[in-house]
Amino acid sequence: SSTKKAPSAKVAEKAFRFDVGDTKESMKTSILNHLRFTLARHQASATKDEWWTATCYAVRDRLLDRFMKTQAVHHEQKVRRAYYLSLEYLMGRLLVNNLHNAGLFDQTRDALTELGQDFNEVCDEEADMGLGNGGLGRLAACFLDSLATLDLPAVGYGIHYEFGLFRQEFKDGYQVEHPDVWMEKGCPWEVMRPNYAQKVQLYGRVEHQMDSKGVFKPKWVDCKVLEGVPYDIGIVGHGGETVNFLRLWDSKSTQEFDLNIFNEGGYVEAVREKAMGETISKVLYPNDSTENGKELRLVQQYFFVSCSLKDIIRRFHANHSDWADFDDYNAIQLNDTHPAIAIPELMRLLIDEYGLDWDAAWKITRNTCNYTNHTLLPEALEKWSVPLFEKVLPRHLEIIYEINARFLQDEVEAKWPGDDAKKSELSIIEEGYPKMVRMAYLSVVGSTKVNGVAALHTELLKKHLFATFHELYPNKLINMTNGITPRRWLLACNPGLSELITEKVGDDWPKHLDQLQDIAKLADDAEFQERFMDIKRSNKQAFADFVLEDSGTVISPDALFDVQIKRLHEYKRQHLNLLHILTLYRRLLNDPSYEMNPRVFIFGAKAAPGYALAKNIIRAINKVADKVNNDPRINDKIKIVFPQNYRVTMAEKMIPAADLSEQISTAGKEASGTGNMKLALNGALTIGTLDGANVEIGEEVGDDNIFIFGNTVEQVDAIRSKGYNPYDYYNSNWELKAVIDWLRSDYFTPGEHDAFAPLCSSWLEGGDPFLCLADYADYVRAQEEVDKAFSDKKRWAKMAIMNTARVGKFSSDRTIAQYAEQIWHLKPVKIGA
Ligand code: GPQ
Repeated sequence: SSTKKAPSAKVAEKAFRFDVGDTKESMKTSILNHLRFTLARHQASATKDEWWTATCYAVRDRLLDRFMKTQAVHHEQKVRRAYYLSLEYLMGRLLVNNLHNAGLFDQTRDALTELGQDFNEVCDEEADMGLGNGGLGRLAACFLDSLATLDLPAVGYGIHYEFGLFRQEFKDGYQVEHPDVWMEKGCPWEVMRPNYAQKVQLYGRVEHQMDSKGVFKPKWVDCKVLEGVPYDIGIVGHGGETVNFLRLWDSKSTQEFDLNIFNEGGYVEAVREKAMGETISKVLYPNDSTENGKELRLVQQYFFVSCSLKDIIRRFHANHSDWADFDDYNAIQLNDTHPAIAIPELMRLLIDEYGLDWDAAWKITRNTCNYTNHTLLPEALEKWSVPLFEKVLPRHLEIIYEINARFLQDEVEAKWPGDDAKKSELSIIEEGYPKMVRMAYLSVVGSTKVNGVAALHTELLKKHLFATFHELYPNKLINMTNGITPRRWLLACNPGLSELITEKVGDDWPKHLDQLQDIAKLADDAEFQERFMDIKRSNKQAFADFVLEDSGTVISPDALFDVQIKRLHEYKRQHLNLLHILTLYRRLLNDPSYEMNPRVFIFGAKAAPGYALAKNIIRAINKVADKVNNDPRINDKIKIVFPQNYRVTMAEKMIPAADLSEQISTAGKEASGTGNMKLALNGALTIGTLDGANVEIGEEVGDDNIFIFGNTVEQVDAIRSKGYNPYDYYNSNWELKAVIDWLRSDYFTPGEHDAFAPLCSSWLEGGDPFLCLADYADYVRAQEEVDKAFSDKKRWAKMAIMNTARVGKFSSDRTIAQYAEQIWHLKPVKIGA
């Protein structure tokens, strides 16, 4: 359908296949070459997804060129490296970000346009790489971007899941999960590296055999053996000099996987078992902030940790021979306790495989490892039963017992002589039936530094979860407030605002986000306000177009866009948001002249498939949306949109369009939050509790530019210790009572009774564990203030500008610079042109 003339065949003939230049012509040639020689396609018959694949390959060529250079420099200079171990990487799409970071954006867009392709449509072919659940996985992805941008030598290690986080569909308001086939069109970014494959043992038992000197040595025997095959994805920093990589392990069975069964002639069993070996990297566990103790999950953790440590040791040996140097050249960061098995695994490798003695191995291990804690929620703290451990990792269990015995004797006994209560409190092994291995305690004991992810969170770690450890190790616990990459979360997702900012402060801000401060002086400037808000309006229009296409719902870009996007969880309180929506709906029905600015409530959320109450909340929002969106009585004053399958790519459309950012967790429950930072950066005002990083966002933007409500951590504690009774609030607030009763009726599900009984009882009979009712009145009050502020267009514009101007602190470059200085002792390494 394009009217553009196809380039002559001569261009292709002249093409040099390995031209990695950065001009438009060079990009064109590469794209055409890949269409022809990688995909076997004539230009005329190539489909959109083939154009996308060819473009990715053209970009990848340039990345790989710089990647090899980066690795060569790191190797030659024998640099110290940081290794990020994470079970999750929520990468989203890579094309547009890689183009921006590599400095190829304009040329590639123009090349595709001249080749008769719609650039945005080509980019839209890319599936999200959704190998993570939520904030923890997205943080890992932002960190990779900052590590490369800051020229820090680093490698990310994880699992090459065949299926990422499930695809979500709504049927009759219910969430339905489908497998996420993200590699359907192939993944042109990755390079398989069979030469770096590693073997991993599992199961079996430990024999203590006498060696030639008469010393008993442990031997792990009768194991199953798996193979991990790595896939590498280049990670290009902004400015494009350093290209680090993410190495993801894919599991394969080996001949040795289960020899015994073959020998016994159990052929079908053997094939079944062999298939099991390939299932280890099949699927990401969809739990966010909950642990579920499944064997396969422990196997996944050990599989990727063992492959990664062996790879780290291989790289170390390429440059060094003395084990005493190991911790001088390697820093390992454990992203939550998911990779905590790295501590006993490194001990096992050093002692059993390389013959070091315990003390030398322990010194190396503890000096190398560091641990990031992402939650205080008890249900998220990983514990593995001792019997399961013994079955899957018998040698590691022995090592953990030894670590624990020495820790209790040499450290706890030394500090608190004779205090057995302290020993059982701090023990890595929790007594009970069955006994459990406390992975968080193992991580604290085996690490040099332990960090929280926001100031308040770290304080609470010191006061509660790790209080006694903090007494024992006063310098171990530190704070590293989270951040987000401004490349993805402003430059790439909000081109309109990015251009305006660049016009005012120059084009250095994506690397130095503090420079946004300079637009604060324009916050009162009428012309700047108008341009800022025009950009917001066109982002809202673009999102409204998407919503219309997606669901047929019409929303107005003049309404207030009120956005809550995050995993569905009781502590995040989407159901408190719902109580407010019902309150407004009821007010409008009771009084048609009730004054309020039209609002669009926007949700994006997935619930863990086994989390019944979270799923009930999803259905409630969907059913209330059906009713409200089709109720002619309220004159379109309220719309509710809840698009299916929220993911990184959808966040990139919602965040630039948001006016209001809902950060309404129960105080003390959200470790940090990072969506709060993304939304504020894009000029959304926060309505939030004093929780997680909201506290620090408030400090930066100032009290006048944020809507804080609700009970503080101290007040929540006080309410609980007095004995919280939600009925006190329910019975004394007639409006609150009315909306809960309304939801309990079949008004929103005609003919279907008790549809929301689980939700409604959680507020009342269930004791309202997250204090929705206690915070309801103040939330509604704060929302009225929001409405009033929105009526004053100039005031709102000023507040929005101040938010963008003052959140430079929350660049993940700042976070990573702090990790590099305080935890990893890591220096930038310039790669040069
Ligand atoms: N977080 Cl423990 C997750 O996304 N998944 C988890 O399993 C745990 C924590 C989040 C946490 O809830 C947010 O407050 C943080 O901002 C985020 O980790 C990154 O630190």
